[in-house]
Amino acid sequence: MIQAAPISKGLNVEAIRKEFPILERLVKGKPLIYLDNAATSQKPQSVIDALTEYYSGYNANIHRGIHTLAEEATAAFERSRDTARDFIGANVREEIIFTRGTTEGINLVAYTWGRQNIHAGDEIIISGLEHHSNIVPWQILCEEKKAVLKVIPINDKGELVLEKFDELLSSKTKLVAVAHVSNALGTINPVKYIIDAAHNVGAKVLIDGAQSSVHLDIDVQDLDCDFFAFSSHKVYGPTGVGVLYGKKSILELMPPFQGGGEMIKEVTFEKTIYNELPYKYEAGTPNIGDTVAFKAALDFVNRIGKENIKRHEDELLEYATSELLQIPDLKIIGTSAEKASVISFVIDRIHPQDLGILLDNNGIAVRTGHHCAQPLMDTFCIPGTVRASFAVYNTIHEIDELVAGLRKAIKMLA
Ligand code: C6P
Repeated sequence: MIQAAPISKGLNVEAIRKEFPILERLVKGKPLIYLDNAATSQKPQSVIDALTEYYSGYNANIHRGIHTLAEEATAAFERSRDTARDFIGANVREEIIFTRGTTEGINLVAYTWGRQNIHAGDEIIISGLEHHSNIVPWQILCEEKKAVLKVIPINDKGELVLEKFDELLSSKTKLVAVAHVSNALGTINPVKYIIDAAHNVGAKVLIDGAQSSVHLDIDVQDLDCDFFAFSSHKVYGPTGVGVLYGKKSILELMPPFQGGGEMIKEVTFEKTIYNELPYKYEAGTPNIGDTVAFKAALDFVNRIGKENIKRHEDELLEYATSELLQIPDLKIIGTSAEKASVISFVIDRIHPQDLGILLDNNGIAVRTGHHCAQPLMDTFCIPGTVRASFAVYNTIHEIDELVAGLRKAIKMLA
């Protein structure tokens, strides 16, 4: 049986684990040790129940029908919006646009605000540690508009070089788009500094919150970012749902993303009047069931408390770092002073994929490869890493198992 760690004050990890039915399963005959939370987190029973209750109790299309089921589905869907608004500290519910995930949120901004506001010669700044989702949409936009993409370099710890960022900023800068937390290294970026500096030159700022929303307390008003995108599935919720936050004053001026039902007020063959916020950006029937269940995920996080989650995950990160460093020839990639619970490493002469396969034979799930951050891997001159990423239900015992699994794998591969 998996031992819950007797650590974090106020956090009963053993009880939390019982809320996640998948943690009971065996993989290759061994208890599952799930350390791939940065890819997607597991789901508590309350989320699974919310999805089942929706489909077995009140499945209907929303915002259209006047029958009971349609009203219940609409109310539940809109309650998710309110919970998401509170979760990131947005001012009003009109600023919460439901998307398919972080990727779609970033693309929405690139295709709407970007097409409207980026012109030839303008500059967009991203950073050297971005996920492909926060690189490619800007490359496409820059190519189309003949704009210029600039990159904040990183140092050998995997931290942004802020002096270089300051040098890149100018009156040509129209947008700065950076990750709050690096998915591949765990680096927590100083986004408040970045946002203030970008605003000083009149640029807008998009924060990719895919990895921060589950670990850090998010207050978009305090950050003062213009856009913030995150995914439900990394916050213990279902896949296929995300949130794009945008300041109301900016969203109001942007053109629509997709055309169709829901995003209109009135259509004639001559002219269409678009719907109000946030529906203007939510064309077509959305992913209703998963959005409803997303609320249960946010409720779960709120019930445990972000502070408690972070404290527990910090303890796991610290323990994992010191234990992993005792393995000969293991090098941690990403040693920033400010890190979330992601730990990436390489071992001399052993391919990350081989390690991943042998760990899986012991029931241990990690991610191996470039983590959709190829330019970052190129900076470190490596093809990829092994990445262990922790969630609220992980334990010290599981880290011991990871270390033991690695030692066993090294013996086999050496
Ligand atoms: N990172 C990982 O294993 P989506 O796929 O749209 O939910 O999220 C995309 C995304 C954007 N930005 C960052 C910083 C991310 O980490 C991710 C998703 C996963 O690291 C899957 S590639």
